[in-house]
Amino acid sequence: MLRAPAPRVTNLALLAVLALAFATGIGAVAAGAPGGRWTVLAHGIVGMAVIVLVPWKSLVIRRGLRRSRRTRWLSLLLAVLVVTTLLTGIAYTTGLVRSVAGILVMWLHIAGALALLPLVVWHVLARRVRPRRADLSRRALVRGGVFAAVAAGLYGSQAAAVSLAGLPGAGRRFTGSYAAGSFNPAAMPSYSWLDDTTPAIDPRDWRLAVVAGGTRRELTLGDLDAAAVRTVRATLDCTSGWYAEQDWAGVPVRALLPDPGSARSLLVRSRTGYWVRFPIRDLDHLLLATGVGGVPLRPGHGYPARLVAPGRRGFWWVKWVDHLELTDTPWWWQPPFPLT
Ligand SMILES: Nc1nc2c(c(=O)[nH]1)N[C@H]1C(S)=C(S)[C@@H](COP(=O)(O)O)O[C@H]1N2
Ligand SMILES: [Mo]
Repeated sequence: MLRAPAPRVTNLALLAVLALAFATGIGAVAAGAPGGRWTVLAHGIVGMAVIVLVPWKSLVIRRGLRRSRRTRWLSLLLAVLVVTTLLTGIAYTTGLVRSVAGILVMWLHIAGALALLPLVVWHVLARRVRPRRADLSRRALVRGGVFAAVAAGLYGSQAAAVSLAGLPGAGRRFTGSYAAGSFNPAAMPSYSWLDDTTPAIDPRDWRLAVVAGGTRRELTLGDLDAAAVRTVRATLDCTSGWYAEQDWAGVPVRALLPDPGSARSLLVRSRTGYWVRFPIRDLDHLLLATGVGGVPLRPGHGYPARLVAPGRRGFWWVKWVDHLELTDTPWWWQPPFPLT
């Protein structure tokens, strides 16, 4: 094992590594196209870096506890959350445990990370460590490099061990997700981003509003079925850690909005109020699906119409779509993730 660094170095390193863990974790949740694989890989390596720091940080914690501060329990709660987040991360990547008490470990991993965020901020402010110029010396950078290499090596060994042992974690997609119900829509899970529930939709009074250039059209389900239907093979990949590849049938969004003019984004809204905004360059890749695997969508999967957004993560695949609108608003003018 490497020699234990000075406590302030351990603390600063841990802070830097936790900040990287958050950044790469958010990137991993957003990743939908193969280019995102590097973020997911980096997140795994950063997780290993946290583990490397655990023994050294334990020494620092043991010293700190002797001081019996009143806020001690908050610090301990933070430590417990970090360990929980690490353990759920390991459970997920190995596939040894996929859920606890019916809750997917990926949710627990994300919940742990979100819960520890305010505690980290408090801890940094309450136990301030002042960085020094020497922290960026050549020697410090070399040590940092060795440390990063050790973390990367551990990550590689871990991945090799998972694959040699034939653990379920070996067969995951580049996003880290597990296969679930590919080409078998009936076996595909159904999920909401946060709290949406399946609305009761009567196909006879369902209408799709298509708004562009100051005009608004309303299409019925019959209109959609009468349009030129196309089939697109695409993978739905949910942030909670599963994916399914399916043949989706529906109308290309471009066929509904042939002339985007100078519009900058496409707003896609669900009957439930859930919405996302796409860059206009996505227009040619989006499908408004009414069927999957040769059958109509099930209510839980977005009946009567849901968006298929190849190369984007599941939360972009709006279900129960009833509104498409071209707007002049830039696509990035929205929360980074849906709020409902
Ligand atoms: N209206 C609406 N659409 C939604 C969501 C939602 O909560 N509300 N969740 C998204 C998320 S996070 C995923 S992974 C997929 C899940 O689709 P499925 O239920 O068909 O598997 O739907 C997406 N579309
Ligand atoms: Mo999702």
